Amino acid sequence: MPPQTHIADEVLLDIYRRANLVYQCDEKFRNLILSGTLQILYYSPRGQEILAAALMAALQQDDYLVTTYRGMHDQLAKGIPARDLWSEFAGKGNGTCKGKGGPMHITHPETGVMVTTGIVGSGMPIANGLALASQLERDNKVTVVCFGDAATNIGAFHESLNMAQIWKLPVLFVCQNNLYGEHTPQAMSTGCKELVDRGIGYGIRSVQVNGNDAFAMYDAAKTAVDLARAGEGPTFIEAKTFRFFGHLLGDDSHYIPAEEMAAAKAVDPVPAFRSQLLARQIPETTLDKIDAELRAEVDAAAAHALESSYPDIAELRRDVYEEEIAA
Ligand SMILES: Cc1ncc(C[n+]2csc(CCOP(=O)(O)OP(=O)(O)O)c2C)c(N)n1
Repeated sequence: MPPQTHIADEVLLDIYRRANLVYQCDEKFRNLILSGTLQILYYSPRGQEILAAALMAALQQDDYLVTTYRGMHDQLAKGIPARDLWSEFAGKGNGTCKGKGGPMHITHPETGVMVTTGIVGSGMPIANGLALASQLERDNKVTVVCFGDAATNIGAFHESLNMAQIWKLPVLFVCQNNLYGEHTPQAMSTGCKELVDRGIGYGIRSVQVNGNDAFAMYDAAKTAVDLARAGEGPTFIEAKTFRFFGHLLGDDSHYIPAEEMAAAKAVDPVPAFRSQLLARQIPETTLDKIDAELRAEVDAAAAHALESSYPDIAELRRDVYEEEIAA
């Protein structure tokens, strides 16, 4: 039975495209890293693609995003062109931050990607600041901040949810709950069972959703975005998901029970979404065409990044410190 939904086919195909761009980029990154062609630290978002695709499809291009080192899915789904992202990951001078940010610090204000952080939980106060600016300037933008389950144990999470609720900020706190913080399962680090309860405790509108279900994720995100834009304040979304390639590439996931990993892979969200679209009578040829276009785009982006040059040494200090203004 195809899922009953009011979501238009056009939106579903948009989600499909965003998710598959992430899927294909991830595969290419892993292949190039494991073959020794590219030497970077890589935190694979494989398994979390649908979550990001459905979430970002509910936003406008100029809405703000704050994300983490495991943010490639968020960044691509938000709209950073693949070739600019690839160049930045590879440290090349034509990347989004002239190669000086690298995989952990992706910024691309043109598509609203304001900052990517490596310090767990640090994005949330920054998101509040962006949302406060939007509220004061009445620019009608919504800010989304993505983080993992372990980040909900950081003080900044608690302060940020409380403050956002008091000030009714136009911000969405999206916990991408993949059940593990580095090598530690949620139950070993977190007192409460359902993370959504933490938002409820602060009086903030809080929803728990299967982040791997494009239909549920899009609905949850769209409702929250519409409320935020209408001045109704923040939402905390706990989106359940899973990561397939450990904390960072090279981690063998030995701390994840084999049955748990197998069960997660059996419901791999991207192929599952494809099957749902086929069940809705979306032609296979349409999906194949999208896949082929994306494959060509990703191959070209990777080749472009590998061929490009590293930034010139003169770039080292530029954009890092504020320029001195002559008296
Ligand atoms: C404040 C801080 N503490 C510890 C670390 C080390 N660290 C890096 S990633 C990570 C786990 C984070 O897990 P989670 O927030 O669930 O995100 P996920 O990696 O699962 O997406 C930790 C503890 C850090 N970067 N920052």
